[in-house]
Amino acid sequence: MRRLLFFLVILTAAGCSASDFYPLIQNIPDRTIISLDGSWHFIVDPYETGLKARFYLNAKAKNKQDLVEYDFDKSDVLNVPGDWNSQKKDLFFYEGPVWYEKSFSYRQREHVRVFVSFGGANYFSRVYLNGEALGEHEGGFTPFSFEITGKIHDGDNFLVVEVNNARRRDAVPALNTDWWNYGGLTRDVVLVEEPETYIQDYVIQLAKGSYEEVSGWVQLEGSTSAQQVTFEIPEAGVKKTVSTDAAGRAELHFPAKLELWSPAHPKLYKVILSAGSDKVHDSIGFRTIETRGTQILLNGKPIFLRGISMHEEAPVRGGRAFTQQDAETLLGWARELGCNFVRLTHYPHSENMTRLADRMGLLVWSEIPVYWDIDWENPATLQNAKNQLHDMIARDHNRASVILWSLSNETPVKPERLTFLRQLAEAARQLDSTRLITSAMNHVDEAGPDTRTLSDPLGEYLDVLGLNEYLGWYWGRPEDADRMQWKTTWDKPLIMSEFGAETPYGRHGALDQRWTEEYQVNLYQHQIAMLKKIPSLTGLSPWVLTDFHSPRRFLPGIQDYYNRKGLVSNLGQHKQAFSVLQKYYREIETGK
Ligand code: GCB
Repeated sequence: MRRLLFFLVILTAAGCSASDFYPLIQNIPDRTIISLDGSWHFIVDPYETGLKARFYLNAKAKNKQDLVEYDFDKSDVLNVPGDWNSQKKDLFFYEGPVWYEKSFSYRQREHVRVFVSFGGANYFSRVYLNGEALGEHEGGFTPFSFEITGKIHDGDNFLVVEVNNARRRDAVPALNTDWWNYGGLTRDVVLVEEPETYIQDYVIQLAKGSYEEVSGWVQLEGSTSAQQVTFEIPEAGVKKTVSTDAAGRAELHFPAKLELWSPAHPKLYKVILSAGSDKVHDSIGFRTIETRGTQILLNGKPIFLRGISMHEEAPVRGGRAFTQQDAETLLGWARELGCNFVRLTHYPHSENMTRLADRMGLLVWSEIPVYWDIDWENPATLQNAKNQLHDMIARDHNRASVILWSLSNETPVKPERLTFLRQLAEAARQLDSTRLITSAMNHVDEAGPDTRTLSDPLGEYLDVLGLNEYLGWYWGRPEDADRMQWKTTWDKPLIMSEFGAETPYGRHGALDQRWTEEYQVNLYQHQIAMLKKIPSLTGLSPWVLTDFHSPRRFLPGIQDYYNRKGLVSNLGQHKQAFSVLQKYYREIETGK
């Protein structure tokens, strides 16, 4: 069962004062949810007049003289969840504020705390209930919530949310991305009810370095005195009761004999936590992940990551993906390709993805959108990136599938960027000491005509090195791969996190003709031959599973605002290179 969890975060980067705390939602309990998904009225506000005109009051003209220059009830509707760009043709390129409004009724109950929760809204949101400001949130891909106990009315209510996807130099990401800036309430919106004291967060996993001990912690919110928390894994015969301290926290540590989670055996155990009248059900896998020299060890054994990179773009329908079915289609294609690993780029994907990856046995690289060049010297930008890192980790820290937290993608080598990313690496380790830290880098030294060395100083702070190399597309020819040697300064595992070539599905030509399936096939074949010769290579995630919308891809008749490096087209057609990679993965898996 899915479950609600809260934790506190300081949102300084969102423009709130440092003393403002917001609870965030992680998972959602079936029993206490009231969905606010569906139709929301909206007003497009390109000149940013809504705040001054107080759209959040959802006002109506009181008489024939009254001047009110907006009316949500008579305005068009958008579906939530969903981005506005793919729902309304005129909004395809729109970047700026859109005001959403939803009226709903609510039946108040005694001793219940109520929260409004957003799975994700791109990019900056201001939220109002019944005309009153609840708060703001910055970051397009992480969940957030506000407590509305005492603010929600018995009977009629309305929520107004201003969502603004305008790009900013100081934001994360900043001004430039090679993906569509889909704006809006892109994930579920729900009301959640909780008892007065509730289980706010927990971590449950194998104790570091052990296969027979489970450790973790539980955090209660709302209690002022010590409380009993009971923890159960019924299938393993585990039932333990612990007491919380004055801060509502209890540590867990006990022996348990558990089958280990792995891609070949994605075993999940039902885990139950109870405290007072609150109860949490989760499904958790138990595994270890570590590195030894250039190897990644899963449950103590070396594993090679047969991966693919992917965007969260809805197959066939287009726009931002958000449904369970979207996740099943995307991860289903990864599975068909023979993957045991997916790189979810370039931002945290929806929780559907990581939960499904847990069930399917796909290992996950999860990333925050610190992408290309950002405002490295701006403390608010750093705080914003830290918040997004925190929220990504907090949402998924019980997912066995997630083994890698990625801090960044293709950032320029310069001192201020190193200082920034070093601090993110430290923050990630503090938040989660059990998973591996990585980044996708792209700066290499030319150590000779046919030798490239990854010596980016960021490597020092990572557990696993990611390299986006693009030999044969952005530089050199596909055949140059035959002679190319790759070295790294650091004795650490290396993942070739991107390479690829662009072609529309069904466009054919000679092997050396760009924008053809043949070119893409040829490039994959030479890449694979090259990759087999890299001793420290511990995995790959070529670019990319499916074609995706991009504002930087203009070529008429070929790109038409799509990045076409997908192995699968935006309509779900498999290009020929899909089978080339599939064959390689089959060889690795079967050893033949
Ligand atoms: C990259 C980026 C990715 C782009 C890709 C491309 O290196 O990491 O976001 O979409 O190259 O196709 O150029």
